[in-house]
Amino acid sequence: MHDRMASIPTTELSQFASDVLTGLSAKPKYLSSKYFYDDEGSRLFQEIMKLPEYYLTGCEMEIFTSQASDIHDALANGDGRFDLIELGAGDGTKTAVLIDHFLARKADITYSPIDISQEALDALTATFTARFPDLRMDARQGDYFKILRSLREMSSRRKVLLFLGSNIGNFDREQAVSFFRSLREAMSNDDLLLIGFDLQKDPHVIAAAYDDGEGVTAKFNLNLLTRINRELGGDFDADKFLHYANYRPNEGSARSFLISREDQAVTIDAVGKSFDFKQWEPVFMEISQKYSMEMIGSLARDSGFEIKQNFFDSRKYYCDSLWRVA
Ligand code: AVJ
Repeated sequence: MHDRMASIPTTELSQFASDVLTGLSAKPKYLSSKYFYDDEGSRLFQEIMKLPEYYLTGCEMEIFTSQASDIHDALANGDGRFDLIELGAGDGTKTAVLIDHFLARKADITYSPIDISQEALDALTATFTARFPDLRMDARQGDYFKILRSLREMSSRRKVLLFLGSNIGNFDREQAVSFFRSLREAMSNDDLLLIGFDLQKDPHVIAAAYDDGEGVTAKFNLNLLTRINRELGGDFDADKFLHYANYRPNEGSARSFLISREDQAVTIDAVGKSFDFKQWEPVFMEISQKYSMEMIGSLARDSGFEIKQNFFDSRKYYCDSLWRVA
């Protein structure tokens, strides 16, 4: 007859299963942080944003609250008509500050939040329709680039893309440049791109942001193991892993790992394999890059953009950088 392995041909592995197989077969092992954001992961990230150690959200909030009017003028390009498209919108709390101000200035805007989590989008839509009954909204669940192309076909209005919250920090330089280049290709000449960059600063401040006292960041990382169990039929015991984060000041990058507390084997049905973990063996989970202004300038140049204007918080912890097509 046939055994269980044979009934799961590798050619039919989902992208998730195949990425998990690649990552856990690699030396050293890794998993991709892009899979953190199932509904539970999105909820945990919203908890992270409320932590005292996680300064990033507060910084971007300060920029939007204190400079909404300058940001409006930089985005409005004279006529105040544009489509705001937010990539990875999450709960949209920060964007609400801008939209509130834009509507008060009678800007003629449409807001399209895009996110992988349908639950997060539903919550955002409920909040925004209650708070801004007159705002035209078009929420989209799914892949950024497919959706960008479809938005372009829908309207010829000027687009302002938002990529906030230092989400770009999860990419290494090469991935960041190829991501920005793809956005560049989907953009018209007078479209704009507003990106949130977390800046290099006291390493203690950065390290604490990725290793909070309550252990929410640890839960956030461990949730990916639970997701693998649920969606791919894994048998991870999350208690047998610990969360470890560090910051490398010479590269400006924070990294997080899950470390196996003991020798163990984990089976994942959907990939038809079992993986051995040695005691104290790390699984690399996430990079959170911190930037210098030189790095931001060179990223813009190398991806076909130029910086139109930079917005900083009062401590210069964070920069929202507004780019135009070069
Ligand atoms: C959502 C990618 C900006 O890297 O700071 C928070 C995710 N990871 N705590 C970040 C995260 C651990 C976050 N980004």
